[in-house]
Amino acid sequence: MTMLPKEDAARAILARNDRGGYTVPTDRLYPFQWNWDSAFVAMGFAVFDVDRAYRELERLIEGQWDDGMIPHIVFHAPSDTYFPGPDVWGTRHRVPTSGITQPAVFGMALRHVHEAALAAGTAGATERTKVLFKAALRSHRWWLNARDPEGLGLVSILHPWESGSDNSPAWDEALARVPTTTTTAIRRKDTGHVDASMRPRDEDYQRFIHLVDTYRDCGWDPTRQWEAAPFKIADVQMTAILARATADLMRLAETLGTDEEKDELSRMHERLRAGLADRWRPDLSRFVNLDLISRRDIETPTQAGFIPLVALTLDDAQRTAIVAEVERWLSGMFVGVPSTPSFSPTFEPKRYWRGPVWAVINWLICDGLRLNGSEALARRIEQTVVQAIESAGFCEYFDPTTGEGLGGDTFSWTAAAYMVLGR
Ligand code: 9WN
Repeated sequence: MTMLPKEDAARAILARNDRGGYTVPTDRLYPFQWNWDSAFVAMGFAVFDVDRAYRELERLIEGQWDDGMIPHIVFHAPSDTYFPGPDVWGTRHRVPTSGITQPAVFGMALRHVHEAALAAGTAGATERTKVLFKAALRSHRWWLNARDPEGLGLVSILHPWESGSDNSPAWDEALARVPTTTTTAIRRKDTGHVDASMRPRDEDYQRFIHLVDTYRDCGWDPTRQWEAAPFKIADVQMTAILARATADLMRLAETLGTDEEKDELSRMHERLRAGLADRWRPDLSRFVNLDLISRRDIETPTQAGFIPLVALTLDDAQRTAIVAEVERWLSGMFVGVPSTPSFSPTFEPKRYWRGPVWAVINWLICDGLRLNGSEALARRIEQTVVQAIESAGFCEYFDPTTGEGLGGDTFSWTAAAYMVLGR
């Protein structure tokens, strides 16, 4: 296999962040197993170690709840370098976990790992995939039951942390309605590891923890949470990833699933694709979220507006419009598609999800562009991300205007993205 210039370093990061079959996003700043990080990391492992790729997914599933939800953090081993820890979540699950979820990249990763295993002729792969396929299907059922009770064909987040884009400007208006009062004492650890100016603000954390307090008081019951939620957004990024993961499970079901499972997955897929297609805004050349409290579209530009490309086949007019819009966002930028475009008044090139470039987000956008026929543009974007990683290191994210590496360093999903995008 051809090795990339920094491939040894990328593999060394995954080895260093290995805590026994699961990978922490980075040492100290994020000392547990995170849901969508691990799914991307599994795809990185699949490049050179399929057995370890399966282990990553299997260890994540140790945290799956009986109702099917795959939590956003699995606290396999104690650590005091992160807030909020298991005591704040109070979920009382047999393996301590948080009480919320994250984007369903799991199903995408499972297909990827399974196909890598078949290509490598790995023994026992089909049996391992089957177990994980059942777990993924249970989690997709949870998504549609718990997070689309109105049958919109769109799944909702009840906490910004669920989106994976914690302090995105997309949440500003909705989050402002959430009180800053908390019953939990807030003891942030993140700003002890990285510069506070690159992290969410204290007021964001107060609202984040208010939401955790609210849902803990609901006993983590999905129906009670849905009713009590002061923050409820039908999210196109989340829905697109779920729809794409559903398509990937459909592919696996062709050889591993029952007829009932195939039918069920097709119905889910149709429902999600129809909901998503409805979120296209021709006047903005992108897809938009729906705030289920105000019942208004969220027009703030963020990367989420492009993620539906991973799940939908656009018509020619949409394709032309979205490519022009992506080019507009790239204009004057040094690396990748930013999380917020520089022409937006909310743009802050160094503050977490308010401008910086994330390798895994660019991975999704490029995948979607490619599926919709824009191979050259996808390749161009990927190359800027790979070059930024090669010169700045495996950082958590990058300043789009300079390519400077920011946030935590030696980051697992950046290492995984490098190995996949660089090929
Ligand atoms: C909260 C681990 C996670 C990522 C998220 C990213 C950040 C956590 C935090 O780190 O979120 O889940 O404490 O900031 O926003 O996407 O999964 O890398």
